[in-house]
Amino acid sequence: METIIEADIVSQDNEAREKALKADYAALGEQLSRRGIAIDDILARVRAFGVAIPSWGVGTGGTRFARFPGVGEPRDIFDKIEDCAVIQQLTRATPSVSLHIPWDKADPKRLKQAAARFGLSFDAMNSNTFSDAQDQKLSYKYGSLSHADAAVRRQAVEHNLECIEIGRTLGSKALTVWIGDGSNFPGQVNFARAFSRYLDAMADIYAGLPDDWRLFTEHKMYEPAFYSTVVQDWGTNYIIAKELGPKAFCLVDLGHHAPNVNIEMIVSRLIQFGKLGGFHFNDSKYGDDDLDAGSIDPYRLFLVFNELADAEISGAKGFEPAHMLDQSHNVTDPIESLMLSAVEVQRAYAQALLVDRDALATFQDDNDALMATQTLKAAYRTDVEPILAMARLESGGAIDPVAAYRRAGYRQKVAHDRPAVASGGGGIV
Ligand code: LRH
Ligand code: MN
Ligand code: MN
Repeated sequence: METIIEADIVSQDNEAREKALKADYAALGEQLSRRGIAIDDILARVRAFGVAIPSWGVGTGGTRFARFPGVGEPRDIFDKIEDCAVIQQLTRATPSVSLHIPWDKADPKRLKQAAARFGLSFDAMNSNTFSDAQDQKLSYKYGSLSHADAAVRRQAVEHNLECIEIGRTLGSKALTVWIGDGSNFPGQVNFARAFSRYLDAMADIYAGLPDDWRLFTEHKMYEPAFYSTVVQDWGTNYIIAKELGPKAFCLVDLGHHAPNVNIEMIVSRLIQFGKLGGFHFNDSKYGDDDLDAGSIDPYRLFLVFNELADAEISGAKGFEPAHMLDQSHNVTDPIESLMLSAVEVQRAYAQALLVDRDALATFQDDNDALMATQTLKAAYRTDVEPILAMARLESGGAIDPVAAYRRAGYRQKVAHDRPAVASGGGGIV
């Protein structure tokens, strides 16, 4: 398997850090064993954990006002795959890529070969009916799968079926559908009629889903529609998954809720009723900010993973969530941000595995609110960095991915081949 960053650079950087890491790992191991936890078990689980990179995340994003291009930005999906390969080489936490069509449209055979060179696979395919493609006949200005005109709905269905077809060739096993459909003014659309049209169109997509595929629908409260949105929250999303059938699941993008909404509880509900499909991890202060995972509220990320770890440990039926990042980077190097985001997601997972679940259940039954919450805090306060770093080292990655990346000078190197571009896909969404 090919790697992009020279192995010598990674091993030199690792050598300088290995002794300290081993000491830190041993000290943490001792601490955890006093708590009845075998550090190597946690290490094994962390090593097996992966989160997909969104192809659109490796380009520099933008806001609704401007986009400031970065140096050496990927020119096309093949450059993007190379950037994803760098992220995987150094973190060993991101073995797959999630594609967005038509942004990433290319010969599927070439795409497959490009990913296989670096041992990458393809996670969920994403369709796009929230913007108009260049050679598209009918516009999505007034909606897509819920559009009043049957011909527009048909075009949107066909696009989703094409995404499935491309994904089949690539070995993907899921389609994620997010639509921007909704309204900007009271009275603009009839809520019930628009939702019925959407459900009918989704049923057509569902009918074209291979048996071993899953269909993820992603809810989002607002934007681009600012008065009402067709798939606005997890309740609507749950209805969709229920109506469509057993291959349909809900996707939770952490940035798609009202401020202060209890997302971990939504996650719990979806798990309990077998409809949690997966995640788009990111963080936010205000809305769909698409900031790096864990950069604003790492405790919330931990609480989400507390629900996931609970389901994993208790063997919840049909529990197999897809982990994906969905972020936009405006002021950082996207590769660095994505590497650190993947590590943050892993960190939340590792910390959640440390929760003393028997003690927690006892405190809950005894109505001991203080000790129950302290049980979660004890896990969250544990610095699991030595486990994460050891997982990377043992899997052939970098103890400090950002340091190794900077040492390799990757961005400066690709800047020669990749001229600056004025704009790119995946700006403000
Ligand atoms: C919408 C969204 C959705 C899109 C992506 C680019 O805000 O989260 O997942 O596919 O952004
Ligand atoms: Mn998303
Ligand atoms: Mn979003």
